[in-house]
Amino acid sequence: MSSELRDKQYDVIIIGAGFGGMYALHRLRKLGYRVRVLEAADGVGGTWYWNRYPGARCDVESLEYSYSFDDDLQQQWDWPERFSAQPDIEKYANHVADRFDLRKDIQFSTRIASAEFDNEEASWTIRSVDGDTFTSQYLVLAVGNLSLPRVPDFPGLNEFKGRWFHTGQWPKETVDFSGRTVGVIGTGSSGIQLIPIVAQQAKHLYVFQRTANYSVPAMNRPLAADVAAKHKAQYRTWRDNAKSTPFGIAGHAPPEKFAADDEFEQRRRLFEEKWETGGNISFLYAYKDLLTNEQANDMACDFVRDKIRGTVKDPSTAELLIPNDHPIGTKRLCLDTNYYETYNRDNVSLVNVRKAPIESVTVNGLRTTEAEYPLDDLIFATGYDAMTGAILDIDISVKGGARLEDAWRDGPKTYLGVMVNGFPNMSIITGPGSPSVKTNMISAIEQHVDWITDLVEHMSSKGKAKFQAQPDAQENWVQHVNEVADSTLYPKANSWYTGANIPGKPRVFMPYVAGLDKYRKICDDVAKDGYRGVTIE
Ligand code: NA7
Repeated sequence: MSSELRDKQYDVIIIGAGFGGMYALHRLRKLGYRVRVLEAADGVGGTWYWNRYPGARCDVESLEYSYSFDDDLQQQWDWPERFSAQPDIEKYANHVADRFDLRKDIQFSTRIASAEFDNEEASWTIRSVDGDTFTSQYLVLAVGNLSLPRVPDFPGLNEFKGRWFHTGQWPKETVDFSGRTVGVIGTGSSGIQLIPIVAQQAKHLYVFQRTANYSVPAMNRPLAADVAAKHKAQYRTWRDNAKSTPFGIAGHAPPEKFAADDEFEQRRRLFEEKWETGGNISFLYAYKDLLTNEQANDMACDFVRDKIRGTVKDPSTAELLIPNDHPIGTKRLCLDTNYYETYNRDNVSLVNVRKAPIESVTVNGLRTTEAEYPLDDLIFATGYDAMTGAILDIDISVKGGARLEDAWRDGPKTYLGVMVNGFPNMSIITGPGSPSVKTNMISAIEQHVDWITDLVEHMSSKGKAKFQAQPDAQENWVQHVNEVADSTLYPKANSWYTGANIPGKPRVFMPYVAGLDKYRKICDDVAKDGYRGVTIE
């Protein structure tokens, strides 16, 4: 065997150098495992590497959306804003990579094409699109939940003579929209963050909206030194408290009242208070039944609808911006700065592409069934093949056996969101069937990495070669995930949580919405019970 080949044999291969992959590398390497991270980008940060569009900002407060595993790190790092913007989060990811000397074990600019497990050898063979080959006992998929961008299949895009962009693949160079006529397709979180910024530069901005979304104000502001210092003095308590909450966020106490416990005026006052506080958790924590009871949810919807009517001066534009097809919070509740206000600008037009759908991109712009819009630039804020897209983008299989794409043909099936029956020694960080996107992602990542690391340690201590989910444990888990989702209003929305944004994708509600606190306890109990539901041999 050549030394080059020997060098490419590892205990653990991790795909992805976002927050999940970086922490997994740090934990596993510290325990003495030979670990290699393979990353498609030329830098760390994952989502926060790719999403560098103007206005990109996290919707969880930075003092909480940050690693908790190292006290010196959390004490020494200073966040400039309450909800930090992409450049600051990417800076933080780079700082973590340097501080813990992670780069030496990350191979950048390496996109993975396939991973095949050999049952005889109990090892994975991982191949990059450039033909590099690696082997390892364990495979950790840290590919992210929103990392396969989706550009709708409009005819004519190749002929468009202007510039076009997707928010999730934004160039590193600053893009200047001054003096240009710009079109944005999509009014999810990305569009809602980007639109107010581009509107300030563009000569004219056309927003092509198919479905209106709810958005609440971020009330973002610089993070005051005394606020940060107070938080840091209690950091351990904050982090511990976060662990016992459903969203992995300690800053907002879970609500105790039902919406019907209050009279109309009291409710309005509370919604107003939440609106002024800013943030989506703050708002959704107004009442404990907002996401489970339609009447309660309607009350919150009405409040936001009135806010939109009160902000947007042109009544027909306001009506078009008012969501009417899903309960609030059942799609990601967007956070904005001056989103609705932007429609009061003379240089911004809202185009209803539900009524007159986009037909094609033309040489000079975009054509709907009603009109053609000349554009210099076209921005796709059209989202992702979420939760499963980046996993299935890799051809994952077992030698002489199953392919993950086939196993998941009717939707993703996992045990605890972490592992898949038939695919030994593979674990997923924040996979479908885990709380993932319905929580503070960094809390979810740390919980998953710790749990997976403990499992690997357990295997080593017992001298075992393989683990995999048992079929009935997996079936029961999938059923449980569905039952929990069905007890809420979430399945009522056509959202990326259910795969509804991808034509032909099976409709399955993918995140586990019982809360990170309950999920953590289940995972801990499974481990204590000798990894119940997992075959270890
Ligand atoms: P989202 O939330 O999936 O939003 C995508 C938007 O693009 C949404 O408004 C879609 O309208 C619109 N879209 C997609 N395809 C089309 C076509 N063909 N025509 C018109 N409009 C279209 O993606 P984001 O990037 O904004 O946010 C993803 C997550 O990142 C977010 O939830 C946060 O967690 C962070 P539709 O609703 O499908 O009618």
